[in-house]
Amino acid sequence: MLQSTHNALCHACIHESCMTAARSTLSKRNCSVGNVNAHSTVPVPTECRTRWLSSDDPGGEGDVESIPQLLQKFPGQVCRNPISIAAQTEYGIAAEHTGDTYLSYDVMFGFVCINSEQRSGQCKNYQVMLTCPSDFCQGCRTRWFDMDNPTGRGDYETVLQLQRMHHGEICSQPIGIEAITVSGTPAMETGDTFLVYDATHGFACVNGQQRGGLCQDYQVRFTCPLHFCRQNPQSK
Ligand SMILES: [Ca+2]
Ligand SMILES: [Ca+2]
Repeated sequence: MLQSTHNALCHACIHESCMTAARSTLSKRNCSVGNVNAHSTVPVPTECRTRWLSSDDPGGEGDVESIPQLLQKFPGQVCRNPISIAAQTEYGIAAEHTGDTYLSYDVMFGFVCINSEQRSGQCKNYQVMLTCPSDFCQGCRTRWFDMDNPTGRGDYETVLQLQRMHHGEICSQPIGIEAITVSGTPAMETGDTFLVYDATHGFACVNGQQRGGLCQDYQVRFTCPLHFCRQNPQSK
């Protein structure tokens, strides 16, 4: 790469606050000290990455690939605390090169492209790839837990209550959660809507929020960090 292009890329990224977003790219480009912040120079483990994920399309207001939404759409595949995020179009063109502008492109919220902010009035359809802490890839999974039934208000499989009920079997801070029905259907394929579905709080389906007035019966399992797995060899 030409030195001038190289410098321009490093420089441009600082002023457009795309450091976090393009951190791994910048690290690879070896931007000189002063051109990137301290975070940018932290070596990013390449092995713990998600696949390219798209949870939304640019219909409506735009293309929103937020971390909470990705966590919900791809349970168990997305970490809560990604180290870096990269975005590209569905055809593989890097977000930095499409000419679109982004409302958000960072690990705090994720990626957001708003149609009305584009000259063309339309965002491309983006997919994102997250780099996660190595713990996330090396973690282990608990067994399935089914604590509640969807009688009463709904089916509540919350982290706090499961931890209380199954002392020592669930790590204090799970990094992933998956929910399936007791008959094995993934939660996102049932058509139910969920009050909560994340590794911090757990899972809750409220009967009153369902079209049919009744949730299915779900079970959940968690992904736990490596230090927990070492102490709990029954997890895998
Ligand atoms: Ca998308
Ligand atoms: Ca249940």
